[in-house]
Amino acid sequence: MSDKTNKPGISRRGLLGATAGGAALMGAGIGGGAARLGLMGGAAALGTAAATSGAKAADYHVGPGQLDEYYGFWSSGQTGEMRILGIPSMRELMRVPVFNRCSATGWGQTNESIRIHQEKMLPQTRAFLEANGKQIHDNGDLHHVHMSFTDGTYDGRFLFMNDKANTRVARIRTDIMKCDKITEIPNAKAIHGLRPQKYPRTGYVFANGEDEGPMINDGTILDDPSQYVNFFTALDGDTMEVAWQVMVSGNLDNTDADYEGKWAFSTSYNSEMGMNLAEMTASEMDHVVVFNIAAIERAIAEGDYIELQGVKVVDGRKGKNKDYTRYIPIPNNPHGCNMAPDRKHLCIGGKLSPTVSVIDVTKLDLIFADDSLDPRETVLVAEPELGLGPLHTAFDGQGNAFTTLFLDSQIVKWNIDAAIRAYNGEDVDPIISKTDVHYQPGHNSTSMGETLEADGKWFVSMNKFSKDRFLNVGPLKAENEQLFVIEGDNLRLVHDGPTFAEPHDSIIVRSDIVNPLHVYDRNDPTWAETRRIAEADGVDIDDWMEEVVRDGNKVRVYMSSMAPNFSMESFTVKEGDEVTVIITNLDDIEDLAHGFTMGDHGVAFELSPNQTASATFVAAKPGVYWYYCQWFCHALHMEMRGRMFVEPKGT
Ligand code: CUK
Ligand code: CUA
Ligand code: CA
Repeated sequence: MSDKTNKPGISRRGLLGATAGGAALMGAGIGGGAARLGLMGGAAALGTAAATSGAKAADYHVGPGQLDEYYGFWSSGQTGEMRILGIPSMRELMRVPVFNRCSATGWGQTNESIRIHQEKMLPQTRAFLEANGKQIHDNGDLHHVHMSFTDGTYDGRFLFMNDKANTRVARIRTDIMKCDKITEIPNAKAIHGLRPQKYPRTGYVFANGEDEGPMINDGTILDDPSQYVNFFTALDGDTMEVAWQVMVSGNLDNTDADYEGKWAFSTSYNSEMGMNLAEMTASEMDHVVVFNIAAIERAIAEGDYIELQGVKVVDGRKGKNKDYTRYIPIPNNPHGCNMAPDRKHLCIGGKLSPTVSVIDVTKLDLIFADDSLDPRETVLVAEPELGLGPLHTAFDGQGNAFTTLFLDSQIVKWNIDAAIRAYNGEDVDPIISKTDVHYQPGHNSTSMGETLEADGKWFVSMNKFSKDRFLNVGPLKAENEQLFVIEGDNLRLVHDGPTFAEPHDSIIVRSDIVNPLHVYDRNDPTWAETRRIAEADGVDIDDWMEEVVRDGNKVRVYMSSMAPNFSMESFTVKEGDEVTVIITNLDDIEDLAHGFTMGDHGVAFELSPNQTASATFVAAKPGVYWYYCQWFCHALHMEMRGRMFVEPKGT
């Protein structure tokens, strides 16, 4: 399963040919012309070597009643939720809706979740949604989940994540494993790369705008890319307010931060500011942008910014001769951006270039101090040629790196120090091993690998194609995620698992760092506003409730749940009333969740132990409607139901 025979002895130039060929190469890997390069067919044929090495997989079996050693926090791409897995079992433990609408929990429908969606929504978005008959965006494209840091390692407080589809950043509170903030980012378009500040703490959450557009996007400027810009955003991880933005040249793809709190970095595949594939792949070199955090903070303090939509924006575009940013040329449409836990080396995946560019971040001060220095020559310390389509890099904490090779369908393990020595002319091969994966890997992650506590135990390859690995389920196939145990130079496959569209990134966090509650605290801020409304109605939501409060055509129905009963067997409203049902689950026993579903009204939500939740709907159809508990809670769960009577108008 591990060999060096596939090490590409081919030059980048030879592989890619003309620049347009670069784009064709990626296309080839994805489908059509694969045969030309013998890539996908080759991977499929080679694939079984790693798969059959699972003989000792039982060593790592997490048996019945045993708990995993690590939490895995998974993005879900276009599904819009965050997923929690156990590692090494790879069992999916929970789905946490964030940008998506969830039928089970009522996320995106309960008043509590709609408030979270709307709190930091831009006014023009609210108006836009209203024009479309909606209160919130209920889709998202969640690529990157990362935990808050203190002193270079996970601190267990929060998880942060991006929405590329609707330009947002969300936060999950790990004590309840629910989203508590969603911030729409002004000015930027399509938040893609996201990473928290690692040191001294989070602190900032850095978020890349991927798509370019006019500085003021009000329709005045349309098809004039010469006037397009892009924005790098720093949020305050504690308040989830936008702290500042930097206007940049080129677009922004992935991002990471250093271990000293000095820099943030973003890759750009479109330094060309191209608007189509040919233009975006025209140059041999794109770049990584380095953001000088102290200099940007100084600019904000000293007033060197413009204000756009209430955000202080520093101009970090190329050629401005300011010390806010530097642009380091990197080949070729680079993608992944990963800071090694050696505190020193930043690894940039070359994508169309078979190389990973290694930047020594301790040398960055030099190029900020002296503009005449060639940035690439000054800070680049290695550029090993690793294979075709290098995307993302993970680390073992022992000086080694693992890079996904999208086109080769392989993971290459390589040594950073050896790569530096080779770059300096020594005759050493930085490549330690190559392992086939199935197929076309995007992100990868190692246990604790993006922290100073990287432990080099587990490795996950997140593969974009599963093809023949699972029973055919129709034209849309699952993705495939493979778990490997890191054994010396090699990776040994212990698990293949299908996954629904489409996790991009994941983190693997030691279980002692994460300590969620078993039942809600009654004073949880999630329903603070609901509590305020109830108090105004003279209702105590911590107590048994059986109240119907009428306020014009608005009716608020207060009830409690306690297995196997709702406190109200029935309530009556009038046709056309706007009804809000507010429920507290007074069961405070671990795992005793109820739910509330109003039949034929599209209303359903979760009621975990000690939780209060509410939803609002219009009772537009006269008649008898049953509501019921949809979480199996008791031997008499089926009987946990009641009726809503909707009286016809004028009765
Ligand atoms: S990106 Cu998807 S594989 Cu959005 Cu981190 Cu590279
Ligand atoms: Cu309560 Cu089912
Ligand atoms: Ca490019």
